[in-house]
Amino acid sequence: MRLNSPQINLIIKACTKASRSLIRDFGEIENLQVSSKGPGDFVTSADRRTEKILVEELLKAQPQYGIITEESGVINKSNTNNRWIIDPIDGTMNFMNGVPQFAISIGYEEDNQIKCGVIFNPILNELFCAEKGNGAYLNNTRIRVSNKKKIKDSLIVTGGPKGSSKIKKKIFSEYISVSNNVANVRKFGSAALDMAYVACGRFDGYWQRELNYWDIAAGMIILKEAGGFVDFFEEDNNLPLKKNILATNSNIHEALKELINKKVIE
Ligand code: 2AM
Ligand code: CA
Repeated sequence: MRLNSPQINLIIKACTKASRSLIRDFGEIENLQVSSKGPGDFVTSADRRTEKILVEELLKAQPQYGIITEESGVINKSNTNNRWIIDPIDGTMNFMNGVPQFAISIGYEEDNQIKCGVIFNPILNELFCAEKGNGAYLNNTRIRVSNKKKIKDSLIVTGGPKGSSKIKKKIFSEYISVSNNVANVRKFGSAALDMAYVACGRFDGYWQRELNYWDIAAGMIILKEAGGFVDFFEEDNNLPLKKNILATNSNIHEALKELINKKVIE
């Protein structure tokens, strides 16, 4: 692999360390699913344990860097020039159900620009990574987005709405519009892996509303470095960490955007 910034090496080292306990925890899930208590509390502690290892490793190497994480919020608030953006388990619902479609996702930001990122599925041992200007990789192989040109032939992935969403109708309307005009739509349950899969050409495009920045920070750089196009829609300036994202192989970008904007349910 030709990626060699200190930050990407640090992220990979932290992910490798954290993944050991994550793999062990995932192995426990099967037992817990059949127990009367269920896996809920256990998953929360697996999430926290993973995050703790990641934060410890990254702070040990760069004590002054800022950190934004799903579980602990912001650490070292004053440093906004160098920040790690961490999601310890993206795809928690899959993890909880024993489905091996989840990942550790970590992005590194310098002066508000993402410089590098890693998405690691420890169960399939697939590590997606990218560094600005140096391309994107899956394990040691360079990856690129698909070359699909026609929206009607495209395989699109999406996520949501979550149970508590107040805009379910809008999301279902988008789903109908898209699924009527593409080859098929998938819903895999991990925003980070959805983006990584577009980056390596498994899917041609992805859209999702109501995400958090840590769900997609690493995916953004991996997709861009793989030749994809990342865009946001209906941004809310009061909620800078909340995102509605559209990410594609770039050929089908405008066509997918049009489908999302078409109102089929009022
Ligand atoms: P998570 O697994 O880290 O919660 C599922 O559609 C994708 O949306 C996952 O990447 C999931 O991240 C993300 N997501 C963010 N907030 C969510 C929520 N409240 N409920 C379900 N998924 C959520
Ligand atoms: Ca997430």
